[in-house]
Amino acid sequence: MKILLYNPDNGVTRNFMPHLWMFLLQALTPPGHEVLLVDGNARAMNEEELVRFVREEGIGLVGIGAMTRMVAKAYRMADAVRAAGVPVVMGGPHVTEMPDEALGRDGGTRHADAVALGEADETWPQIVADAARGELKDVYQPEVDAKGNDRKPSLQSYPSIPWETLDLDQFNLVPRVARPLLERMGSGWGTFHLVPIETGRGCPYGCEFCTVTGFFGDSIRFRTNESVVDELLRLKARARRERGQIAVFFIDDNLAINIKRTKSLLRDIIKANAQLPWVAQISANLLRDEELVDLISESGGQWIFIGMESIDPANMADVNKNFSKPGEYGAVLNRLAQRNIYAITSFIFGMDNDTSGVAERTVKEINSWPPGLPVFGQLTPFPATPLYDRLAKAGRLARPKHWMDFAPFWMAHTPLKMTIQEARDETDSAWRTSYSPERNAEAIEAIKDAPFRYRLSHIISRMFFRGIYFPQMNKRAWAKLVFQNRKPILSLTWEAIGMWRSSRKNKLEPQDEKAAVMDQREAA
Ligand code: B12
Ligand code: SF4
Repeated sequence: MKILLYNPDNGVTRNFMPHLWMFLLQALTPPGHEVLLVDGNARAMNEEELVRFVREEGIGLVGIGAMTRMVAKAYRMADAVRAAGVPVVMGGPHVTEMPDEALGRDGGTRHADAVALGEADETWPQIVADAARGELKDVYQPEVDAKGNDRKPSLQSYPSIPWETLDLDQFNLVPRVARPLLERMGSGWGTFHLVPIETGRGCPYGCEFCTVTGFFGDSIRFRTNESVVDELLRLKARARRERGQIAVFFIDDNLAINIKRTKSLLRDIIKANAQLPWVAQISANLLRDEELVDLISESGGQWIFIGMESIDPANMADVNKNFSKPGEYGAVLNRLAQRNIYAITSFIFGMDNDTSGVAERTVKEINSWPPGLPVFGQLTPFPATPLYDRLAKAGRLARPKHWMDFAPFWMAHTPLKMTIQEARDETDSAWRTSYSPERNAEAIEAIKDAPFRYRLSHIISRMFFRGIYFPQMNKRAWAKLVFQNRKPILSLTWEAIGMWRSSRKNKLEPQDEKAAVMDQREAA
């Protein structure tokens, strides 16, 4: 049977990074089946195009995964595929939390023939076998333990995702126009892929707004160091072979949740010379450890994503995230910056203690820290989270099924001390000021003593991160952006040209010397 795994586009950004679930399920598919992957973020398709693709390829089963914010689109695509007579199985966090919605058991339209609840590593082979026999069940659920909880797959025997041979062309982040030139220059930048790797699953912290503790559980499971190192080595070999760049996103919710194990993993990466530039999520409280930060630096860590959420401790207490202390954020970021590691700092507006002016206060504080990449979202009640239940009980949900009419940056409940419109304005102001051309130039100036590649990575990342909020999906938007930020871009370009010239000169010098010796000999 031919299977298509499809992830709908998020409607905001393009092919930032492939979704791991697709590659993982592809690797877990029993032999005898062919699995094709389409990520709508990299290869946009509407309903008709997807159905045409399914027909032309002779697909017998379509698997669709989606986060809550993409689920309405996922349902539309699923409806079109089912109407064409091809069965659809859906999985991922949203349908796990709302299986009745996907199956039409809540009185609405049925969107999926089957849903896979929770982690599907062990149920996927069964789903494929049942689909091949035309006997899909409605619900696939992992085995449960004595307490009735899902038995979580151990990650000790983790499948080997064949990154070294997979066709990753749809995820190449180097703009198509620049590829031929960069390849000709032999710059090693003909391709650039950001590849997701998980080293563990689960988080015990239970922040009120987060689905992770409910979905993956509070006990943490890890892959072996060997299997992670092996995956990195294979990726590194691929980057060398195709003369491109590969960076890794360790998608664990908190890479350092068990500091002892993290240190041992990072030491093994260093020992095996398996370093690739990497990004990971680590909470601020765990970055107090100097030795850990040294190991992060030595093992290739470049950017750390920190869920800072708010600079107001009262807000942190409200969402059960007291373990993260706003008072120490500055020190943590300085500790990282001393090693040329910078942070993606994530903030949430519209918390219950937020008032008008929260953006200005937050941005002022951020600007007192080493420059990073701040991102601003709004408190969102995802289904099956303690936050959702609390707001529902208090009758505060303005749009209880907000995912069915998804509206980016428009809250689904009213915060206590501001209106939904005010929360929107605060979010807008935070993005605008944090990514203005002036702020971008200041940020690069603030790290003027850092080596060139860090400053280059910083300005490029700033351009892309701005796109999380401001639509910049076409060439015109990009040209305008580059023009507005021409000051730091031009200065870095001149510096790069200078470096390229002197490296050429250095390469030429030995030959020049040889030529001079020949000349002298001839003259003699
Ligand atoms: C990496 C990641 C991202 C990446 C993007 C995704 C990518 N390209 O990988 C980035 C950093 C961009 C991101 C952004 C956001 N993310 Co995010 N992200 C994650 C993270 C940390 C890892 C995802 C992952 O790969 N997990 C590992 C894989 C193996 O697990 P999985 O995807 O759940 O898949 C398993 C099962 O669900 C199932 N499955 C999944 N799909 C399917 C499909 C089928 C057919 C089947 C059978 C099974 C199946 O099988 C898999 C194996 O068991 C998760 C948290 C987590 N630990 O999962 C949050 C998470 C998915 N993100 C979340 C959120 C909220 C966001 C944001 C909205 C945050 C924000 N406010 O901006 C944005 C939205 C981005 C956008 N514009 O689309 C929530 C989603 C909650 C929900 N109910 O939707 C999560 C769960 C985290 C949380 N705090 O609750 N995210
Ligand atoms: S927000 Fe992060 S730390 Fe909190 S429960 Fe979710 S994954 Fe864990």
